[in-house]
Amino acid sequence: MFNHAIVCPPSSSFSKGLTSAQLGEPVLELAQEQHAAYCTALKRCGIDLIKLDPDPQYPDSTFVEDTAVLTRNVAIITRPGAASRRGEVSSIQARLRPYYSSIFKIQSPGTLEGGDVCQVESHYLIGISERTNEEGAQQLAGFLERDGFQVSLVDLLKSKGLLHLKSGIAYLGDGRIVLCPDLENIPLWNKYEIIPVDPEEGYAANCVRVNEYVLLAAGYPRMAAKLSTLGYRTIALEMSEFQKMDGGLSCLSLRF
Ligand code: CIR
Repeated sequence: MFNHAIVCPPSSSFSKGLTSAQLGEPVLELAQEQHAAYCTALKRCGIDLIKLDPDPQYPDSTFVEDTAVLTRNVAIITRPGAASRRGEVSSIQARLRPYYSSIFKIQSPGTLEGGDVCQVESHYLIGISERTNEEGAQQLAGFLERDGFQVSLVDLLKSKGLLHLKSGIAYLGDGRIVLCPDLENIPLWNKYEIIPVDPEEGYAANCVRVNEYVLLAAGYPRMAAKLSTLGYRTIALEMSEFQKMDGGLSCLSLRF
């Protein structure tokens, strides 16, 4: 159950952010509209929003999920692998302070981005990617294990299509994992029901369970049909402008 979420609308420099998508330049006004709809959806899920001011100094700062990993008891501030994103963490840390008495930080030479961290019940999966190195993952594992969680590392370096672990996996609760084909060979999931993502709908893997709803990207009919067959209430959100910047649904909020 989540009560709060930090969000940060895209700023005037949004199109200057990092991307490998080759889907064209994002349109700021449309990105702002899509972000507003995302915020409305979170409120419909019963979330109290904490809204940061857009910060043009950091074009990727709308992707707040990458800046922290939050459990019920502790907040771990990341050290993004993308050097241009390192400064994003200070405003997040300041906003988390009223909610967390224990705040830890990933230290150099560790790098870690929250998109590489997926919680499955009491087990955290941490992807080793271009953005999250082994050192950063081990530091996070230490904090999480002390907080009572199990941790497994997942090597993503050969899954070239995935920026982050959560680009290819989502935990829906109820023992169900949404999984894209790139991750299907990882032998971690035996005890879970796998909801496979169609190869042509890879972007839809990044969906998010928020309380009674699953948020998913609009335009992926097979994924939407699978979720509704399973009985989930879904909210489909237009994500085109964030997809152009390699961003998915989960990265637009830090939920806790
Ligand atoms: C980046 O490359 O860092 C941003 N343009 C996109 C980050 C997306 N974050 C995520 O999937 N967790």
